[in-house]
Amino acid sequence: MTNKTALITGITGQDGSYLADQLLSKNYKVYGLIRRTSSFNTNRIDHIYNNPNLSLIYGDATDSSSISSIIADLQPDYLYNTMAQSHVRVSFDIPEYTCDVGALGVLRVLEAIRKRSPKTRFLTCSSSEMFGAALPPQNEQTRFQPRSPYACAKVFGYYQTINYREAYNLFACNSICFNHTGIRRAETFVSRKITRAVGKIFHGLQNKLELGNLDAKRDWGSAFDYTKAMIMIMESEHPDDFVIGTGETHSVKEFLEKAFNLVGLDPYKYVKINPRFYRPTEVDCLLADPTKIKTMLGWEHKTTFDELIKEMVEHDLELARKEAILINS
Ligand code: NAP
Ligand code: G4F
Repeated sequence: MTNKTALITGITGQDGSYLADQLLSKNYKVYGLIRRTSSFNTNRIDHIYNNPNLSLIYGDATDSSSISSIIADLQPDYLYNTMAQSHVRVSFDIPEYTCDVGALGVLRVLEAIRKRSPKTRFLTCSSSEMFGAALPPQNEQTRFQPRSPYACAKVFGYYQTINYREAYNLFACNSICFNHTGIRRAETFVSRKITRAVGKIFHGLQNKLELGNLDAKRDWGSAFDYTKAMIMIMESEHPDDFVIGTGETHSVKEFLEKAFNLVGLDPYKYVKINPRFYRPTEVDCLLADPTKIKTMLGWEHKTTFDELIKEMVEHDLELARKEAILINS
């Protein structure tokens, strides 16, 4: 029997889609907020589109009236707020929009919960980007030193969430996620950009890969593992804020070499550095200290760095193989 309801904003994104899969498998009734776009944006949830426990509703982070009425009508038990303009480099080009969605969007949801559905449990996706220039390792005590409009927006959402918890006694939490990826990752993020290129180069569909800074280091984990952690935070006894990461850091260069080596190719025959992909201010090294979530909730990442790359490369080899057949037929 379905006994809990969850509203997921950003359900068409990487994390939103994994949350939907996992909550449906736990017998939740899931509502997904989607925004209107001129082309289809539901490919990550096509496999659950006809699930009777899933309903999609149009809304937008920038439209407080839609946010407020959806929350008032549904009175969801849980609200997972994953919607964002989530690309750090792009946030330098569209800073105002990035903050409208990523900062004010959080506030709009919190206000709607406070006024219209105060029993709703809330989690927002904060980010390790908030740590920015802070020396590694980073945990819940580390001072934020954001280095992009995206990161500044996330800092705003983070503190609003804590303030609504303290001021209005809401069950409101932050998941402070380090970079997580996988086969549903958008192709403009470096991890997927690389594994897509491996597949396409291997099958003769691409002959160069343009990248920016190869020296940056990230604590990469699996999106599937991290969305599991978000659900554990929401289902725990008390609202709180948690860093979610693996405790390992690797450079973009390392990711690149491992991915190409899996198919026996030398990446440097194909890679061209294009300064277009540099950021005005870079975050050099992110490395999680996930002790709090391990000790308090018992969460640990399952997928290792090598397993993650292998899974993505294998998936993208198969995808490119099918694309090559279509192109050549
Ligand atoms: P994503 O794949 O980019 O998904 C973002 C979602 O937000 C998509 O469903 C997108 O809709 C939706 N969205 C964008 N603008 C919107 C608007 N104006 N109104 C309503 N919805 C809007 O991001 P993700 O990787 O799943 O990340 C989920 C959340 O975690 C984001 O808040 C991100 O900033 C944060 N985060 C991610 C990571 C990571 O490594 N993945 C790490 C830390 C924090 P469309 O599908 O229509 O574009
Ligand atoms: O893949 P990225 O764009 O991810 P980034 O900046 O770490 O942000 C992601 O993780 C954050 C959590 O830490 C999230 F909050 C955020 O929403 C997003 O999901 O870039 C990773 C690194 C950067 O240092 C970048 O400069 O890769 C470097 N890089 C080098 N060449 C590139 C490229 N990044 C992109 N996107 N494209 C390149 O060609």
